[in-house]
Parts: sequence; C-alpha cells; structure tokens
Amino acid sequence: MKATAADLALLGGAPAFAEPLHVGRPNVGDREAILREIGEALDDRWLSNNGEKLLAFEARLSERLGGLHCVATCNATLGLQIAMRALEVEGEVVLPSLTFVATAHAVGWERLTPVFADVEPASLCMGPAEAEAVIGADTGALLGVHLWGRSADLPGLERLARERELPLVFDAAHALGCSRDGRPLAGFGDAAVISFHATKVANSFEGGVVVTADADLAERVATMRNFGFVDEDEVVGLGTNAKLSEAGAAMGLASLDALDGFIAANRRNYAAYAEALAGIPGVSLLPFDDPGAVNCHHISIEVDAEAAGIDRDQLRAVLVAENVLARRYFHPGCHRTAPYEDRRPRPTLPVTERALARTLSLPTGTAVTPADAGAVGTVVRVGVAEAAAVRRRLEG
Ligand code: T4K
Repeated sequence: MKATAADLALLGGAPAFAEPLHVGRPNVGDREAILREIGEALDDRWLSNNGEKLLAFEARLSERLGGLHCVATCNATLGLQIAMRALEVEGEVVLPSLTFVATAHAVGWERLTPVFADVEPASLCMGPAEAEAVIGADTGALLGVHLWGRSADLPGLERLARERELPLVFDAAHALGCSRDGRPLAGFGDAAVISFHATKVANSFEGGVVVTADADLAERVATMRNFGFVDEDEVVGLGTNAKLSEAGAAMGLASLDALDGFIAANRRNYAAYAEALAGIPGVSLLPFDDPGAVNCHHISIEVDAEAAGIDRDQLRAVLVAENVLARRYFHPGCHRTAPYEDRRPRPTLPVTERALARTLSLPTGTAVTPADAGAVGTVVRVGVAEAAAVRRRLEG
C-alpha cells in the first residue's frame, strides 16, 4: 500500500495527533474498584506491613500463575536484588545488555559483577549459547530477561544452569500474562521477578513480585523484604525495606482483575499495527511466535535503513514531529551505559548492537486505540515514502 494524497495531507499542517501519544501510558482498570480497595485499607487503618490487600494481591497472582509462590515488593529492581541475595549469588552474573538498565543495576547494587552476553537473533533474549560463551570461573548466576514478553530457548537455559550448577533468575518485568508451552514465563528458573510499575501491563503504581516454585526461597525473600523480621522482635539476618504499600497492593488487585481486558486491547493494537505497517519497505513489526501467548504490551518495529531510505532515529524524529512519542528502548544498551561503559575489553555483542540501532517501541495499552495504531502506521508509511521521494530527487 502506497501513501496516498490524503495521507500526505494528513501530515501537512498540524501534527497527526493533537495530544502526545506516549509509550508506557498506564493501564487503569475499574476506577470504582480501585478506589473501593484503597478505601477499605483506609477504613481498616492498615496501610502497609503484610496487610490484607498485600496478602490478597499475592494470593490472586499465585492463583493466576498456577500456584507458584508470589512475594510482592515495592518495585522489581529491589525484587531482583533480594532474589539474588536469597539465592546467595556471588561473583559474576551473566545477563544480556539488551535490557532496561535496572537489570544490570540490580546486579551492580548487590556488588556483583554484570557480564554482558549477546542475544538470540529471533527472540532478542539471551539463550544458552550466548550465556555459555561468557560463563567463566567466577560466574555465580545466570540472569535472563524475557524482553518485551519474548522468550529465549528456556529449556536450554535451564539445562545449562543445571549442568553448571548455577542459579537461574529471570527478569520477567515485561512478562505478566506471557507463557511458553502453556507454562507462565514467570515459572521458569529458580526465581523470576515481574514488574508492576505504572508503565507495565498491570500496575500497582510502583511494585514488583518475586515468583518461585521454591517455598523456602519465597520465605527467605519475604523475610529480607521486611528487615529480616520473622517475628515481632526477632530478626534472623540482613534485611531491607522492600515492602509494597496497601494502596499499591489494592491497585495491583484491581489491575489483576482487569488484566485480561488490558491484554485484549494490546492484541487488538498489535493486529492494527500489523495491518497498517504491512508492505512498508524496510519496516517490520517484530513478530511474536504466538501473539496469543504474550501480553503484546511492548510493540516494536525494526527499521532497515538501507531498504527504508530512512534510519531508525530519522523515523523516530518524523513520529515525534507528529506527536507519536516512540521510544528507543533500550538504547544505547547497558554495556554502553555508566558505570559499565568503561570496561575493557568491551563485549562483542553483534546481535544486540544491531537491535539497539534498529528497533523502536510504539505506543500501545488501553490509552491507544486500533484507530490510533492505524494512524501511526500512516505516519510511518508517509515518512518512508517521503524519504524515498527525497532520495529520488537528490539522485536524479
Ligand atoms: N527490568 C526491565 C526489563 C524493565 O523494563 C524494568 C522497568 C525493570 C527491570 C525494573 O522494574 P521496576 O523496578 O521499575 O519495577 C520506565 C519505567 O520507570 C521502568 O519501570 C520500566 N522498566 C521502563 C521500561 O520504563 P523510563 O525511564 O522509560 O520512564 P519514563 O518516565 O520515561 O516513562 C516512560 C513512558 O511512560 C513515558 O512515555 C511517559 C509514560 N508514563 C509514565 C508514567 C510513570 C505515563 O504516561 N504515566 C506515568 O505515570 O522507565
């Protein structure tokens, strides 16, 4: 489909969108239910520390995840830190560079050393081959990332971890509502951590949940989250304050109730993007093996500058001019970010570098309609067509 005169007119004067279209606009479920849940906490005068809302939130998520243990924290970053501490990880931790900097910072904050691995070309997640390539004598754990709800060769990673006797932790920040072979992504590894930050598919304003099949590990995490207390005045070890408030848990509960609706909205947007972006030279929507098994909350395109005649950053500038605030998640990569960028030798991560230079995240969530997604597709189509026209003029 070519850009039509009507399309070009659309982009002539005022921006295509009167208001900015953000990536990461929070999903807000049933407002009445949210306020009712928070109101109950206020009525009870119980605002934190293992309150009813927290317990209900953990139980409801556990039910959704087939009975896995769920320990809620004030954010996923601290959840990752505590999970690694509870697993007594030492030395180096192997993880992908293609992730939000929080994954690497959680490792660094624990005074562990992040070692960056490349990612599989198809999934853009660290698989067993990539992890194995950088495992060394000091490796203390593997930390995979289910980037944008995608997943690597997970049985392969589990096998590698077993063979090398290494704990396997997953940053499942993006993976609520995602599964593989019928198993929730948060169920892989020794522990996985889901984020309930405002920008995620379901939120508790801020928040995270450590998920594990290991009851003892869950108990250690829960203890560490609350200063190490196991009783009113008995502390059994080093702990911190990583508790989720009752207001947060109340929001989390209402979000879980609305989750299927949020995911359905994302899937409709994904389908609308697929239709709107079809056939645009050099622009492809990152495919999901099975869109029915992911939350579609992170919708990204890949731009091949050669074929599109416009590179990822130029296309982003076109989108931003039209009020579509697309994001370069997770440019420039953890290995090029302080405090990791000065390490020498710099890791060789060709697949990661390619993705970091070419991918762009597009707005989705319940604040975005399929019609919006269609209009974003039009902006992309026109941007690419204009670039081709300019190139033809320059060449001839
Ligand atoms: N691992 C991975 C792979 C992650 O992606 C993250 C977090 C973590 C671990 C750590 O999880 P938490 O400790 O946060 O639970 C945002 C989020 O702050 C961060 O949680 C998230 N990943 C990351 C991907 O996105 P920024 O720096 O991009 O935030 P900011 O302020 O630029 O906002 C993002 C977009 O969302 C903007 O377009 C504005 C919009 N927005 C944001 C908020 C908070 C709204 O429209 N309303 C809002 O209330 O990090």
